[in-house]
Amino acid sequence: MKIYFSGSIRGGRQDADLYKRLIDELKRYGTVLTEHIGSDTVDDSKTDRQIHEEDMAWLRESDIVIAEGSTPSLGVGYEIGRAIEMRKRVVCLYREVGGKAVSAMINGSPDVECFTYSGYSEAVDIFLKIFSDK
Ligand code: 6IA
Repeated sequence: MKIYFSGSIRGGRQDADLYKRLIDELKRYGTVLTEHIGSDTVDDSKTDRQIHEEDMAWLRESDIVIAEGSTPSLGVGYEIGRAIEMRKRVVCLYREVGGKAVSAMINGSPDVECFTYSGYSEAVDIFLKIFSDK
């Protein structure tokens, strides 16, 4: 099982530690192609074009996309849209931070399985459910 984990980078890194813990948990279910999303250092050696090409190749290769959508991010929204186009299974987890709900274009999409959660331990249960579903 190849997992594409999507989380905010330029949208804001306040959840980076949580991304790392979620990625570590997801490794129980398969290979996470995008481990760098949970990294505490930002590698600025690649051009934006290189980043886009590399990420699109991983997205194509993936079996499932798990997005953490609590921090609004253009890149996460873009990856979700492209993944739907590629007919991938797409899951989006989000916490209602500061009373803000996730975009209606994500929550309202019939092609995205959306889950609200309050923190790490609830995410662990959601992953168990997701990976035993199909
Ligand atoms: O608009 P954002 O930057 O928040 O978009 C975040 C999403 O775009 C993530 O899910 C990534 O898959 C992708 N993305 C954005 N920037 C990078 C990137 N920069 N490297 C890989 N994927 C990226 C280098 C920094 C990295 C080593 C932490």
